[in-house]
Amino acid sequence: MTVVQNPVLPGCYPDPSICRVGDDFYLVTSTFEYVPGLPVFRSKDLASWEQIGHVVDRPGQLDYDGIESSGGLYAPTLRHHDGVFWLVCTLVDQQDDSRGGNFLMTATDPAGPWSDPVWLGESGIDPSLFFDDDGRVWVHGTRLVEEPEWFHQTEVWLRELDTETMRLTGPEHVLWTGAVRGAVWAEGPHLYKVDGTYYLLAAEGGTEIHHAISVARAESVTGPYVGNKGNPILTHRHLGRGVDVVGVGHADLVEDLDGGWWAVLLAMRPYGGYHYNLGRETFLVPVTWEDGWPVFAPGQGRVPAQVEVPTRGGAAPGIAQGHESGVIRPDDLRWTSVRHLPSELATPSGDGWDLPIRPVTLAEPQAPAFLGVRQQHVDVDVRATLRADLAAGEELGVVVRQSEKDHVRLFLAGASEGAEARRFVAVHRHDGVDSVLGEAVLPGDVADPVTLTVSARGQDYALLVEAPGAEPVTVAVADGRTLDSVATGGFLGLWLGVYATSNGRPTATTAHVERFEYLPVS
Ligand code: 6LW
Repeated sequence: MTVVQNPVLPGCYPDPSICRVGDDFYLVTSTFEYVPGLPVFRSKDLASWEQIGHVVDRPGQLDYDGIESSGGLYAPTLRHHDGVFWLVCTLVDQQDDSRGGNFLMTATDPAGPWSDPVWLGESGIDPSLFFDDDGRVWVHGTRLVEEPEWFHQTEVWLRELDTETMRLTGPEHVLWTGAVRGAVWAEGPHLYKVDGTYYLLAAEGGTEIHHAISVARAESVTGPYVGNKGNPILTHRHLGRGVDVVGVGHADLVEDLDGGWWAVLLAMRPYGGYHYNLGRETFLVPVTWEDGWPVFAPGQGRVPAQVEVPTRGGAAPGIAQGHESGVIRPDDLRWTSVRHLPSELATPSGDGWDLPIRPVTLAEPQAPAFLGVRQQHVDVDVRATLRADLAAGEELGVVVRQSEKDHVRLFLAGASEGAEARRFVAVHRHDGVDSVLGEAVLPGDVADPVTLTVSARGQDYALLVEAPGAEPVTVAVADGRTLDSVATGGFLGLWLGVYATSNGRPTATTAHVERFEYLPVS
């Protein structure tokens, strides 16, 4: 047996969906406004996950322009049928319902390329796909009830998919509104057929402290679905906020080669108070069957810290699991930007990037010159060695990013001609308002290289500047408790990255990211 530590994917990897093909498992997670979108992972043993690509990885495949933070790509579902990988997902634009919606993409190789989207034209979120053994294919998803009996009452709808035309067809069926009367957001539905019975797994309670997983079953795919009397079958809601893992929900099931069953699901790990800066992470839970119902984490009833999986001679744990520390080179699949691909913004150069400065700032829902990676460890240093001959009004720096409205940045400020010192400024943008946390002035020319560090220790995020050969200077320490989604709203964990902006002015300056290191502190 191999022992796996939970979470199996630390950092912001929510809404996991899983399928198996032969002896390979594949998994995808949500990515919101971050691009490339929907990372695809492969594993032989459910323990070591190697990232093999992204579903959304070419310009124009989806249009993210103007989509605000925590909009974009919500919960995907990944399935495999007859040699083809199928993915359904939702592009959400909170400001404009008429754009985006539920779509389908296919690929013969899960590493890509994936097709352009086929828009399905149903409202709501969290679409899923079910291939029945009679050849029929069913799409199901979650939407708000038109005439709700309670606040945020949702329903799980089902329609058949005509795979010739890729259109939904036939009547619509409503399968489920949640196990608990009054429960908000019955969502993340997935259908399965096990030993001739149809099972509907769904989350409910909202993706925070009350999150839970419930199950119902039926003799026919269209229902009626009868809930398990033991629902919810897994939740941590009754444990309160003072536990190591909260918000357990949004699960997907998979059967291994030996007939063992497993669930992947999302949950959060609070630290330094009720704050989970790493976001909603992917966990693994064993599942057994009793009396025709799935039992999650049998004998424990909560997400285990460690899980034993059969050893299958898998690969070493992948980089996405946070086991690799050091320089993150341009070809690393961990790099993301927002709304545009890193390759649309920057050019690889040595160990780093040439990053043309853009007028757009981090505060706008556009495509700023930003490159970053998920914060996957509570204690971590991110060190960026940067250089640019900045003009007055331009900035080049590091950022701890939650959203347009909430982030902390430390930057080198562009200087007027002939300036003999370099000015570094730390700014906290909190709920859309900037305030200066600290400043430092170092000798030297603005165009000299400098190393900026974000040093996270628990909820303290120290921002440091270091000139070659000199001791680091702490410019400010930001409070991480103001940056997680408990404090700010939204669905995301934090990203750590580099950025450059001319603050709206026309510019021809290119910044150089000479090195970017991600260094977890054990
Ligand atoms: C997702 C919904 C949820 O669509 O959060 O945890 C939403 N559940 O199912 C965004 O991740």
